[in-house]
Order: sequence, then structure tokens, then C-alpha cells
Amino acid sequence: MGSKYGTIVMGPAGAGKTTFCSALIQHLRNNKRSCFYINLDPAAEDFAYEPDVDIKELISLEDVMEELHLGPNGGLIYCFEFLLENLDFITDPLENVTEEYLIIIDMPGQIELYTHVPIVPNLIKALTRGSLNVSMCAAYLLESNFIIDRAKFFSGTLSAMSAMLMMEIPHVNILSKMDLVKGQVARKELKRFIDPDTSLLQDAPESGLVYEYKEGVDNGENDKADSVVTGESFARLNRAVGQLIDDFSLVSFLKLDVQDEDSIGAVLSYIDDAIQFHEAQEPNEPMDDMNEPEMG
Ligand SMILES: Nc1nc2c(ncn2[C@@H]2O[C@H](COP(=O)(O)OP(=O)(O)O)[C@@H](O)[C@H]2O)c(=O)[nH]1
Ligand SMILES: [Mg+2]
Repeated sequence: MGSKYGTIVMGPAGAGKTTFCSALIQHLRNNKRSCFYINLDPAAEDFAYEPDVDIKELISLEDVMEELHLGPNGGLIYCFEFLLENLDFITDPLENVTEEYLIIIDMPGQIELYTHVPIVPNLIKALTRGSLNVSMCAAYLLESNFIIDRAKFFSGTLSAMSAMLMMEIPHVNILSKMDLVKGQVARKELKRFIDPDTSLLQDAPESGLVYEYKEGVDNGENDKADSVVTGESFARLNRAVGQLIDDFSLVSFLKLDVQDEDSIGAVLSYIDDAIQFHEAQEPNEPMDDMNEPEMG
């Protein structure tokens, strides 16, 4: 039985996951590589490339919401619980996917699926363990315009880290939509986000920041609502968050510009390395082939 290779594309809604999947598929095609595209977002409609497997053919989010009187998030959880009970819907088609293929799984953005209930971790276990034995890498996307708001950026970084710890598979973090911040952020400044510099949380506030903190100043005169985000306790929380990210020192980001073929290629090469794709593509040692007929 050969090995299988894949990537699961995650991140908040609107982070650019589906756009990245399409760009990746196009790039693989340009390089004469095969891929197998799985859509697991039951709310996704438009695809540049038609998925080979689409969760919508198993279960309809609309029907679930209507018949069970659930909201979109509850409905989504239900869809994934149903998927986990009917795993052969994705494992059967994967049986025949060979080692030259890159399996690409396009996920919905709801964070509940990764953290509140271990739905995605269980899905990943089903794919990476057992008979399928897919070598998998998580690609976690965060929008680059988050870096305009540092507290938001670090909260995004924390969710990336949380997903990473839950999945227990190789993980690459990707800062998507780099075209949106091009020219807005100095190169040196950007570097502090790519490899998160937690002192960013203590810097003097700049325009666009939602909170304000000054060293040694108890912002006590502010009214109560404000002081939640401007006071010493918020700063202390931020320092603790920064320390946590530092302690793990696991979170850094790859920059992604989907319009740029080289950028996609660079991200893909990180994914390939993480799943050891190329090692499996080596041709057999000629000696092995020559020995075979003599033995038989
Ligand atoms: N400017 C820009 N917009 C993007 C990029 N990637 C995605 N988008 C837009 O962001 C929105 C959400 O993208 P989508 O791929 O559907 O995000 P998903 O919810 O994570 O799958 C869409 O309107 C895309 O056109 C990008 O690299 N640059
Ligand atoms: Mg999508």
C-alpha cells in the first residue's frame, strides 16, 4: 500500500482559504502535479475548481438548519457530527488516491470546530491513522490586515497556536492577502509580525490601535468601560499572552500573495517538506526491479 499526502486548509471565515486552495490547485497543474480537492464547508458555493468530494453531497446545511431549527453554527457542528458518523464518505474515495497526489481539504472557518468540540481533531485522526495513513500538514491562514490591529493579530496568533496544539500534525501558519498591506507596512515592521515580536503588545499605541497603554500610568481616570481595555490589567493580560507565545516560540508566518506564483510555490514547498512529499516520489532503486524477476 502506498502513502498518501495532504494538507488541510484552516483559519477564520474570510481568511482566503478557498482562494488559496484554487491558487494552489492552479499551481500544481502548472507544475504537472495531481491533486484531489475536498470541500468540507457546507456553506461554500462558488469554486474555481470543482471539488472531487463535496460535503454538500452528503448533507445540506440549509436542510439541517430548517429541519432541526439550528442556527448556522449549530447547523455546521451537526453537519460535521454527521460526517464523522459517515466517514466513509471521504475515506472511500481516498482509498484510490495515490502518492503523487496532494489531497487538499478546504475547511469552514468556525473556530468551534477546532476548539470547543474536538470534531476536526477527530477527523484528522481518522485520516492520518488507520488504513489511510495520510501524511498531513495543516495550513492555517490569518488575514494580513489583522496586523493593522495588534491585539487582533495576537488573538489570531493564539487561535492559530490553539489549532496547532489540538491537531497534533505538522503546521504552517500563513499570512494571507499580502497584497492588501503592501506599501502600508514597512518591511522591518512586517518582520516583527512574521516572527511575532511580543513586545509589539507593549509598544506606544499608534493610529488604528483599539487600546491604549502607557507604562507606569494607572489609567484610573478613564471611565469604567474604557479602563477594561486601557488599564493595567489589560496590559498585564497582553504581557501574559505575549509571554505564552514566546514560551512556545512555535508561531511564525509565511507570507502569501495568491497573485504571485512564486509566493504560492514557496508556501507549497513548506507544506511538501512538512509531509515529506518528495521523499515518496523517488523512483525505486533499479536493483530492486532487476532482482524481482529472478526471484519469481
Ligand atoms: N485582496 C485579496 N483578497 C482576497 C485574497 N484572498 C481572498 N480574498 C478575498 O477575500 C474573500 C474571502 O475569500 P475566501 O477565499 O472565500 O475565504 P474563506 O472564507 O477563508 O474561504 C473573497 O472576497 C476573496 O476574493 C487575496 O489574496 N487578496
Ligand atoms: Mg471558503
